[in-house]
Amino acid sequence: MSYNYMTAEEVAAHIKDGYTVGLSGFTPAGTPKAVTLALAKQAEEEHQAGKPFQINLLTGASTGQSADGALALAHALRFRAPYTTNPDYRAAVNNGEIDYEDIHLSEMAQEIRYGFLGHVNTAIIEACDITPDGKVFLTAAGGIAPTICRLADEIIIELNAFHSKNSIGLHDVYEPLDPPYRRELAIYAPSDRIGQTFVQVDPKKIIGIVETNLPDEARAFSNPDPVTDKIGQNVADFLAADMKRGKVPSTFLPLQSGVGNIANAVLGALGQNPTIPAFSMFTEVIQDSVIALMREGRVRFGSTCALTVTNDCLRGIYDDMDFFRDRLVLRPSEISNNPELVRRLGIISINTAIEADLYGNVNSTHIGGTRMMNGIGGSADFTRNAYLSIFTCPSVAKGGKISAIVPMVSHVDSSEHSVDILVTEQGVADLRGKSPKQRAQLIIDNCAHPEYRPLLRDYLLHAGAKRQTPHAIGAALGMHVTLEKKGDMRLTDWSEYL
Ligand code: 0RQ
Repeated sequence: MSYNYMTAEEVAAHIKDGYTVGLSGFTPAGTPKAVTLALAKQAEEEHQAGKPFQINLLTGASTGQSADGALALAHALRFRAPYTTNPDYRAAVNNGEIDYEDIHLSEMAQEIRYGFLGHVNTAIIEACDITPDGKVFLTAAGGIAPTICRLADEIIIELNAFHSKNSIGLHDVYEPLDPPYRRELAIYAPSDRIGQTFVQVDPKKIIGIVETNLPDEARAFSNPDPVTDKIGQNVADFLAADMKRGKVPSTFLPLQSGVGNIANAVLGALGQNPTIPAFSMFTEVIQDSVIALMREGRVRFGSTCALTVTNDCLRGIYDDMDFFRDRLVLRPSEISNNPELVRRLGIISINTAIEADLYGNVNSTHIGGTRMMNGIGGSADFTRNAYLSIFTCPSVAKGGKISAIVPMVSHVDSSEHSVDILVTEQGVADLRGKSPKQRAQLIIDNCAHPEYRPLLRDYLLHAGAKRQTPHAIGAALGMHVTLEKKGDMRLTDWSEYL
């Protein structure tokens, strides 16, 4: 079949007010860029003409400025799910403009299939190649592309020459059946493959192909600092010691690691630790640090949903596919983050918290309990099912005015039942086999910043030591209230809340 080659504007005009649109990509590798920008422009023009124009947007995870950013600025989003990191989108969510459902990334594709998110009108998919019989070769991420391609009425392809056709073969595309017909996922090691290297679509559904040559929009990370370095070192030392204690097998276990500076520092420290053997990743995002460790032979294999790497790093991978072809696999998010696989493979998960409480409950998403930061992403897909679940964060934020260790978190994403280990630059709290009261002592002694330890110990004195989970309920959010009123948690006076 021959396809219609169109401009981004021409094809975007097919998308109407009220449509539900699904995008390829993940954090923000492999997301469309040209058609979404044209769509934002179209929305602005419609609004100027006094007409409504808003869509519902479904993605694999975060997209870049050309999608979430431009669409949010154009007031073109009514509803969106799941995770994103875009500041313009975040502002529009936190001023109440956009309805945002923060769904676990492993569940996104199946929730669309189950019909929980409505009918998908249009899928916009970034590809590096397409065949006349509808074989679509994705770019740097799996995301929810197979599902939205199958369910959407119409498909738009952004054929992006920036992504080399050398990368063909990296993907392992597999879409599970829905209950009651679902079968086990036959992946027993991170390198196992169960699917195809392309997404098969019905070519008749492709309404247009837009040719582009646009780089990916991954965020640059700041340089490591003493705090992130110390957190990385603490994680690596702890894991090496746990291996020596025989709690982690001497062959080591596959790692999942989140995205950001702390994740980079943790991986760097793990790579340098002589006790830890070369290991595999079973994760949702692979950053530059992992690619460097692969080249050094410290990471043997990487199973991921996305290559969330800088464009230079991506070029390096594409230019060196003889090396990477057998060391990388890209999967759809419902496979890369699948709870069945995380449990079976015995993943060590490492994610970042905004704050954690004295009992190990973790808030990864909300500032002050109400303002959305990014979203839960895949952190809980891994944490809940991991062999060993680790959360890291600096012990304080905003120059010490905020303690990351608080009596009660202002929002819960991963609960005390799922969190094994808490790590700050101060040290490590190993929460395994500990009651809530034991956890509280450990977290204060090992993870809280020294400036906040007396305040947290005082809280415990007021909290009623006989209870299973001690709390002075009226004071439990007192540090947060003090921050709101006085701008500094250190000014907390418990007597005001008791
Ligand atoms: O604010 O930028 O204004 O200075 O929060 O904090 O320390 O830069 O941390 O960029 O690593 O993000 C949890 C948000 C951490 C991220 C989170 C302020 C702080 C700063 C950001 P400024 P940092 P990071 C894999 C797994 C959920 C999803 C996930 C995340 C800003 O890791 O989104 O894990 N995780 N996915 O100053 C108020 C506190 C604060 C605070 C920090 N207690 N109160 N503000 N800040 N602590 C990826 C995927 O799922 C795809």
